[in-house]
Amino acid sequence: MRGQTQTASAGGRWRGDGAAAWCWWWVAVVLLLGHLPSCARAGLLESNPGLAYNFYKNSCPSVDSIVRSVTWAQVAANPALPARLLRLHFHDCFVKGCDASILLDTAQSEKTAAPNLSVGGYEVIDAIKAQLERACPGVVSCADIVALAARDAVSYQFKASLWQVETGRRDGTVSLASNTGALPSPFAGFAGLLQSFSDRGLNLTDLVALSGAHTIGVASCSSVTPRLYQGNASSVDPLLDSAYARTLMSSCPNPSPASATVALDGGTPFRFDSGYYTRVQQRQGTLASDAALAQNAAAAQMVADLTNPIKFYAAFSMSMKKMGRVDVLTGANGQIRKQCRQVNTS
Ligand code: HEM
Ligand SMILES: *[C@@H]1O[C@H](CO)[C@@H](O)[C@H](O)[C@H]1NC(C)=O
Ligand SMILES: *[C@@H]1O[C@H](CO)[C@@H](O)[C@H](O)[C@H]1NC(C)=O
Ligand SMILES: CC(=O)N[C@H]1CO[C@H](CO)[C@@H](O)[C@@H]1O
Repeated sequence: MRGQTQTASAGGRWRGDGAAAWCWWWVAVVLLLGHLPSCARAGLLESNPGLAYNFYKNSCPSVDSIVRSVTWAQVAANPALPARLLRLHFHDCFVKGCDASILLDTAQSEKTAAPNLSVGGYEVIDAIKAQLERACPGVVSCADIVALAARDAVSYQFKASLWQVETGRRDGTVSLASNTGALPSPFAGFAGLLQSFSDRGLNLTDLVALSGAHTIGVASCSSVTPRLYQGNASSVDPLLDSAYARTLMSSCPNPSPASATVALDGGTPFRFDSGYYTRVQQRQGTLASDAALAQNAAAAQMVADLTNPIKFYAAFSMSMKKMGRVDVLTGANGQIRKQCRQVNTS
């Protein structure tokens, strides 16, 4: 945006006659050349909000290998991490855009808000940032690290990236716990989920494809028990397969310990596969929001399509790219944090 205004005003100076015109012409050329890099940074040479593949090609060529090696080493030691890091990226993007505000350690930051209580992976981001600051100080944003680490955490299973990540995001300077109210609720119905996605420029295709992230990871029992023990009659959510409900009840008794969790994809909880969609079809989606995808005809058709792993990976890849663009800060906006947990003081 900023680059666009400057280019337009430089264009205004080209009008004139004779020697004065020549002079202004050169001024314009010099101005334009001077601003080309910032135009590129602001994404004016591409039809996106200012991101690019290989944004750090010249400024930090080792970014990909550093992020991947740190992430893979940590995932090798902790198989729960891919889910954590993927969810971290989702929460970051859904609250005030993908600007790493979720990482800020301020008293009232997003981290302390209820929906984020079980978000994790911050230590991995810190470890990556520390190495990147050694290799290319002050260059790579925390928001980009979050996006890249999510990709590489999942790629560990395949030893190849399932989706490509655009970079060039800059870090935000504000984090407020109240913002996390904007996250979709696991108890939301189909309309509420779709609204939450469309508020961010994402559509039905994205909702169904990105929900496939629930092919890995866990939920706290508190995100599930309201489906299992409804009201005083202890009745079970009618959208839940009764045998699967009994499995969930054995992991999540009433009441459940605060630390108790249950797999989101009860079939293959550590494999990033399309099994999630098959389970949604079989009424074995763990969250009410998973079950909701079978309650709308168009969504249910997409669920059926995405049981095909090739289609799932392609759709997930496309929608992750869109999610990674939500309200990003680029160009001269925001900052490149020196430490991901705090904004730069100077
Ligand atoms: C469609 C709306 C969504 C809702 C309502 C939702 C809700 C939730 C809830 C309640 C949990 C369990 C948290 C807990 O109780 O501990 C969870 C876990 C998770 N979510 Fe979602 N989510 C949604 C979409 C997404 C998207 C778009 C992604 C990523 C692209 C994602 C990735 C994950 C992952 C990987 C986990 C497991 C985290 C772990 O094991 O540490 N979710 N989600
Ligand atoms: C959602 O948007 C994508 C492009 O970003 C498009 O290909 C897809 O058809 C859209 N889905 C719906 C249901 O409109
Ligand atoms: C549940 O509680 C309500 C009052 O809160 C009562 O009218 C109803 O009969 C109860 N149902 C069962 C199945 O106990
Ligand atoms: C307030 C609170 O419990 N916040 C938690 C959010 O998630 C991180 C990472 O798992 C925890 O360390 C925090 O304690």
